Order: sequence, then C-alpha cells, then structure tokens
Amino acid sequence: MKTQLILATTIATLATTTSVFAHATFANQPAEVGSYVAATLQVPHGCDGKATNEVQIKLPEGVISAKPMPKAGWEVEVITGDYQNSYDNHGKAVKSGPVEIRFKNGDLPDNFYDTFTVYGKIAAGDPATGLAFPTVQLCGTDGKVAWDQIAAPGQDPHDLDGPAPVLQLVAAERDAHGGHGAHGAHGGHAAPAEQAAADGHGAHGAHGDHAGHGDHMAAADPGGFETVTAGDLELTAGFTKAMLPGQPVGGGFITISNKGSEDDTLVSATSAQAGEVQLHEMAMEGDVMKMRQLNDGIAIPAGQTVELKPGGLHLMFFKVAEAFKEGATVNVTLTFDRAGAVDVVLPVGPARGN
Ligand SMILES: [Cu+2]
Repeated sequence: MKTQLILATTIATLATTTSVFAHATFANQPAEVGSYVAATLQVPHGCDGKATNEVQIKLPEGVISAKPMPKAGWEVEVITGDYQNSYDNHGKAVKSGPVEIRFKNGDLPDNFYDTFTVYGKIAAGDPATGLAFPTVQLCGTDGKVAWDQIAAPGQDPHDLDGPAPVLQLVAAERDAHGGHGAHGAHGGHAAPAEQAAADGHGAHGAHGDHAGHGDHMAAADPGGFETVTAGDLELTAGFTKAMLPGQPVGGGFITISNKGSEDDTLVSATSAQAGEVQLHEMAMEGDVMKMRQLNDGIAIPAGQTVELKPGGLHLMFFKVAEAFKEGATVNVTLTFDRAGAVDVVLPVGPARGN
C-alpha cells in the first residue's frame, strides 16, 4: 500500500516535470520573411490534467492578412486591430487586420496532442530572433497555461517558464543573395521582403487577398450550378472554391428557396470528397469575426429564401483528401427535415479571394 502511494507520487511528479518541458511550439520551421506561411502550433498537453477548451494566439507585429485554418469541433474567432506599421501588400498599404486568433469551445484532453494552424504573410521579421506568438491555453473556467513570455535580447528562451512559441525566420531569398540581408526586413521596412515575395510567388494568385475584416470566406460564384428542385425546395447558385495546398478545408455555398407552406430545416450535409461536412455560420461582432458550427441545422422557413454565402451561413468541408481544384465539381448530399436527401453538384471556383 505504501509502495503504491510512493509510486503514484513519483508518477505525478514525473508528469508535472514533463509538462513543464513540453512547450507549445511551431511544427513547421523556419519561414521565409516576405512569404505566406501556414504556421502550425503544437499544443502538447492541457492545464495540469484538465482538457484544453480554448487556444488564443496573438499575432506579432509583422504578420499580416492572417487567417485561421478552420478546425472541426472548434469555433474560430478572428480579432482585428491596427498594426504598428504599415505594410505594402501588392501595392496596397495594409495598416490593420487580424491581430489575434482564438480557437474556442473545443475539447482537447490533457493526454492528447493537437495542432492549430494560422496562415498569414510574414511581412517583416528579424531572423536573429524569429517572431514570438504569445499564446494562452484555457481549460474550463479556472485552468490556464500561458505561453506568453518573450526572451529579452541575449536571453535563452529555455530559461523562461512559459516561453511564447517562436516562429524561426530566414531572410528573403533576394536578401540572402545580397550577402547579409538578415536585418533587411526589420521593423516597418518591409519593402525588400515584399518585393522578393512578389517575385517569388506572384504567379500563384492564391494570395491576392487582403484579409481585413473576415473576408477569409470571400469568394465569387463561378456559375454553372444546375438548379435542383426537391419537393417544395429549389436550390440555386451553388459553388465552392479551390483549396490551397496543405489546407484541406473549405466553404460551400448555395441558395435554398422554400416555395411551400411548411417550414423545413437543412439538418446535415455529406460528401464523398470530404471526411466531414459541417453547417456553419460566420458573423462579425464589432472587430471580431466568429465562426461556429450550427448543431441544430439551418432553418428554411416556408415561403422564404436562405442564402448560404461567403461571410454568412455556409457548408464547411473538413478532412478533404484531394484538394478541390478550380473547374472541378464536388458532389454533396444535403439532408432536409422534410424534403429528405438532395444531391447537388457544386462547381469549384478560383481560390483567389480565399
Ligand atoms: Cu466555416
């Protein structure tokens, strides 16, 4: 009995010690200054045994046009504000945008590991120090782990109790060719890095966005959707958009008219081309963009038309094995309370405006 107690204590101590060293860190390193990166934060544990329900990631100065990668089971909030400096993004001055990303109301048990991804442009940053993203994990109402300490010049981040995850940086290629461009992109002087980015990646067209106010769902209807009639419902203007490599999630949009005299509800959606399809709502509350799953479905009242469109109600595709390509189509089955299962074919529009 006594031995067991001692053993239990030893394990508890071991667990505590381990958790002190298992910091929240970025998986993909380093990032090139001037480039767009998907920075993936690894969260190795909860708060002293409690499950993590919220992860708040502050974006450092120099990271612009950031967007969270939607995560099944988690609501997403994007908080916008002013940047300290102005950044040139394809000839347009960017002075404000997302400054913090919050993944909320999820459930990550203490003994599990998960990742949270933020996509954005590293407009400026010093490769000598990297960029620190102060992060807070919340567990229930009283549990909290803060990874918000930033090493002072010359200080070893390992000496900190709760070091903020640091994204390592390398100088933009053009700077590197110049011999010693390590500090070329420092502070508000983002011009060289910006230029390099334009030269290096301008052809993609996948980042012609200015994610100021929750436009991460902005997309244009490419047309070509074939109207579907099912009972009292008429479905028009359906589409989705091409996905960026490594980002296996995306939105789907469609207009549903209920021409009957009875209310209906869109209760679920499935697709063979996605591991999971959720019904989502996106809404702005002041400077905060919120995206959440609608567990009770989407009401389609009698005699009314409901639009699933960018920035509002939408379908959300998760676990997409093969990225949607522009010009292709995505088969989706929408299930309604009254009208039953309805098959639609969504044309895939361009990624631009993602
Ligand atoms: Cu969504």
